Amino acid sequence: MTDQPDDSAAPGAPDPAAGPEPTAEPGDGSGLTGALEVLRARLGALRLPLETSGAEAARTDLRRATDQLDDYLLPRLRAQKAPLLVVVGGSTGAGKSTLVNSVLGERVTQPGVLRPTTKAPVLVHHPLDARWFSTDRVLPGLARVTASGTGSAAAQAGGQAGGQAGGQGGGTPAEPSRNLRLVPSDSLPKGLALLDAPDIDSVDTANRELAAQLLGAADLWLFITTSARYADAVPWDLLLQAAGRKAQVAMVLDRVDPGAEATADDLRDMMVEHGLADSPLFVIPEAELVDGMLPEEGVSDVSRWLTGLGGDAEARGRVIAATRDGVVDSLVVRAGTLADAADEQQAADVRLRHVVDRAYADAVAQVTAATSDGALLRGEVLARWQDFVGTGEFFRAVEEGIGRFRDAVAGFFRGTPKAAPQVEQAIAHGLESVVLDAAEDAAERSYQGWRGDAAGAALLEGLELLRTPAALRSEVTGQIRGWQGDVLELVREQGSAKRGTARALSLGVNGLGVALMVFVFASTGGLTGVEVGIAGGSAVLAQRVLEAVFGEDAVRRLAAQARDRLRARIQAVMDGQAARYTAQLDALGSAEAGGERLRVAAGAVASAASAERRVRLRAAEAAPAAGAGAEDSTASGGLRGVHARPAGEVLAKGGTDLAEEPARKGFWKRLFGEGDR
Ligand SMILES: Nc1nc2c(ncn2[C@@H]2O[C@H](COP(=O)(O)OP(=O)(O)OP(=O)(O)O)[C@@H](O)[C@H]2O)c(=O)[nH]1
Ligand SMILES: [Mg+2]
Repeated sequence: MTDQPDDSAAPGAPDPAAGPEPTAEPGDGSGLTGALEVLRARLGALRLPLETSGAEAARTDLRRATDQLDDYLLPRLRAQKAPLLVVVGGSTGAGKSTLVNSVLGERVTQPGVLRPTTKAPVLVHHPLDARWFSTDRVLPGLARVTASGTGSAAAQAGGQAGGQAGGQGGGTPAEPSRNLRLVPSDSLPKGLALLDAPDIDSVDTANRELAAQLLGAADLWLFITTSARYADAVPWDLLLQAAGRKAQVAMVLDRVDPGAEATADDLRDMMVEHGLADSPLFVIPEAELVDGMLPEEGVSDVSRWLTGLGGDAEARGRVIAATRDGVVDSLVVRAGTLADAADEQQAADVRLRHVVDRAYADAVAQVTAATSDGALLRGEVLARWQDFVGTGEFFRAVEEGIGRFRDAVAGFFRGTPKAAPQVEQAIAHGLESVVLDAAEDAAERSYQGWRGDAAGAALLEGLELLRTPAALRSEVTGQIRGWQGDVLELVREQGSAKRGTARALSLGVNGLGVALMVFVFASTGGLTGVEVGIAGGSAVLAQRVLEAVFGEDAVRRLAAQARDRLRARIQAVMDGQAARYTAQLDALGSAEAGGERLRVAAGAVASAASAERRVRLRAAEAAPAAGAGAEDSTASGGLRGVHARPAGEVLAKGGTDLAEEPARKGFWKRLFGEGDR
């Protein structure tokens, strides 16, 4: 009774039943379980929001990986003594339900002429094994439906409900059953459970997915095909995947007409091609069904094989370990692929941000250039400036030298304070269109850049990012006003910090401010208005006026400050515009999508797995394999046809018989652990 699970073996909880002993058994995989739990958490946190080229496949992969962990691996590791789950899978109408009923000698599941018949999966277990399946320890997504009692009458009632009624809600394809019907049967050896699955090639997608999910939860696939259908593509796709992750598979070739035995050879060849050379193959001849069941002789090989497996805890353990190891390995590989996909997401995030950053950095540069090379001092601005400074006396003063010039400046400002706001206005207008143009260009460039990138293009859908928003104009206007205010403030401060305060302020802060703006627009990279010779000396005048009031050094410093303030405000505008794009990425969290943490978790699983295997191998070497024990099957009524015919007669090449020759061929050699890994 050491196999009996503890009542406290609640699903999901850190499970004391991970080993029946209070302390962790060597090789019980508890370190592995911990590593897998971490991996599960990392997978749960993994986001693949961007439409990178591999994203779609990666999302499927992610779903598969979490299913593998939830439906199979974690339940298996947390309850290592749980019965071996044999999932009977295959094409529709291949005879899965008929075979299950036939080996049990009871109608536990409903075969039928209407395809597909089995919608709600039926899980048959020994009555003493009920507790392993009644909780959501395995296949947590399926609701349990139980038939009370054992014996054919109750079992048949269970089978009817599970099969024909398709489980509640199983009647329509749109609402597939998410039930798992549990049927106890004492025909089955304890420690072995049979699950009659829906067809893997169903017209009904949900049915098909359910079948794949069930196969994913199996310790062993009993895969049924017929001589008419064995070459179909769908089963082989699945079988190839199974072989790839070393899931343990046994094949049944059903309904073989007399004289068509060569089919088995052909199937055997296909198995070899698909990596299943070591899997046993059972051949069941076509026969009249009696009461819906195959003749005893037909199922005797399968029955004996299953009975042998059920009766030998050692052999069961090896099947379980082989499939489990394969799933762990494939999960590690899959996690690596997912980590790469996550890195790709992060790279796409960086790439898309870079496009936007570059476009808007260029926009800032564009505005900076236009506001420092004199380009703004044309047209309206120039005309208003000339109105402001007037002609005649002022120009002459400039020509005649600095002494008289100061007086002229003073006189001038006293005379014309009212013209300053018009210059300011013209500057604001000019600046506004420079900024708006640059923002428009950047939006367009960002848009085109994203559209040329699959991940970016997907984000643009449904968003109006190509054009700048209407509200931008007023924002820009506000920032420019703000900057002009900054400039006036600088002038005011400078005026009060200097000896000539009263004089400067009496000249009019507005007039000096305008002069500073003009000077800023005409001075680039250390060159001054004099050197660039802007706009008929307009900038030269501004410079002379400012220098006359504040002195050369102060003017240079004021200009640099004014330029910095302008730049900061333009930067703020462009940052806001860039954020229209980058906010999409922020919302998806794709910047944090990288796969490094996942890779680390996968690495930890890989090393925990190999440590666990080493321990297991050493334990196996220390304790020589016990013979095929019959301790577990004593409680069993026995599968049908076990004694119906001598072993080996109908086995195709490569078929094996556990009870007779436990380690004859590769399959069993592998199960018994002789140095395959
Ligand atoms: N004559 C004969 N009929 C069989 C045999 N196996 C199955 N059938 C019949 O074929 C039909 C399909 O059998 P099922 O056992 O329901 O097939 P299944 O694989 O469970 O089908 P799904 O649940 O739809 O995937 C039924 O009408 C069975 O009675 C056989 O060996 N010989
Ligand atoms: Mg069926």
